[in-house]
Amino acid sequence: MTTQRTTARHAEVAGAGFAGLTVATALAQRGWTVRLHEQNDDVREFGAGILLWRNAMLALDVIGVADAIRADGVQPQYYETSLDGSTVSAELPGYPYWAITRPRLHALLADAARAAGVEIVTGSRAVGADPAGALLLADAGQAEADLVIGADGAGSAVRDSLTDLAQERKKYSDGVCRLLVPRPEAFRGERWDRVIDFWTLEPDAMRILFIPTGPDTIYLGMMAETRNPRASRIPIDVEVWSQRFPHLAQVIELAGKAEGGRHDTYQTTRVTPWSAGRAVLVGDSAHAMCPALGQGASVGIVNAVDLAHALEQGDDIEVSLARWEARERRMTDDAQARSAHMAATRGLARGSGFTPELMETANFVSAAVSEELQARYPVPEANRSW
Ligand code: 3HM
Repeated sequence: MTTQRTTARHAEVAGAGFAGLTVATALAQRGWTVRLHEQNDDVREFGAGILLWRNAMLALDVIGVADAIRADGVQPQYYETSLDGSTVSAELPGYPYWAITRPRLHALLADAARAAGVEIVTGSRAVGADPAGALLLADAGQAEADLVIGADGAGSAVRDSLTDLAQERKKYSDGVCRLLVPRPEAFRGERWDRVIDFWTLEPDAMRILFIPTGPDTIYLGMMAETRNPRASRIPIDVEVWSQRFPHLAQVIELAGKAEGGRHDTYQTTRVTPWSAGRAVLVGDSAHAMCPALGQGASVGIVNAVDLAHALEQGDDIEVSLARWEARERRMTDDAQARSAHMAATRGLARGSGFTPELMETANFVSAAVSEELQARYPVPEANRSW
């Protein structure tokens, strides 16, 4: 039963990335006052693309930004896998997931946050949290709140200050250059409105994940082993990549000129539990995962919306946090374990990798999502895992 509150509850959030903007918006839409701190001088996101699976689209629909993603992004017709230049599978026909650029998704979330009344403070760096209910800021002392949220990414200072939380961190031997390139004429049209996962495994693993993110842009995820330094840097080495993927020479040439991309080595962080008192972690600060399944941001977005929903269902914040974690923990742990396994085995390279077990993450539905909303995202029979 929900009781009538006389004063709004207040949240201080660290980090205006996808999870931070999402949780800030969802709380503000539920009557909270929210201040969101971003350490950079502007609210921005690097130049790459992103897949938003059904789990994330449902959560984004709850906060009202899914329609814009559907309008601006691309629904891939297939997830095709190509090994050594030959197609080995074309999976997920008709599956409800969308590709969009990271800057566009970020701008949509920032607009939604502002429209919901979130106060965004830039140039404000969080250095820790007090479980009694305060965010510790580098330049502004303590900001007290009913709830403090660390959405400050894989290198989270908020998490590291909460010494009651156990952390397991792992680095992997693969990394990925992520960037956006203009979409040449030869890569337009229906044939190319699909994800194509181009692999070569010999003499070492290199992969180009080709994802159209709109009529004019392609996201390239260029994965390589970090012990191959020429394939693990930005700007990318056009010669090394073109030798391995000669049929993609035109987009590789464009990738060599791309600005705003980034290289990251795969890493995971497992934190137990996700909260201490009135301080809670959401997104990569709590569960950074290997990008091998493209689920890192989606899981963070799902958990962010469900966190706001759980807090709405009861007045006792610590009870709500425990309930929320109980609902989201297994799905999140499974996503982390599955993406780490895929990264270690490179299991997607041989095609037909999206097994019902793997699709469990993409098909996860949080308690914040109504039946009516779910019906907007029908899952083809072959991809059902329930
Ligand atoms: C969507 C996606 N999938 C996989 C990777 C990867 O393995 O690096 C990155 C992605 O953005």
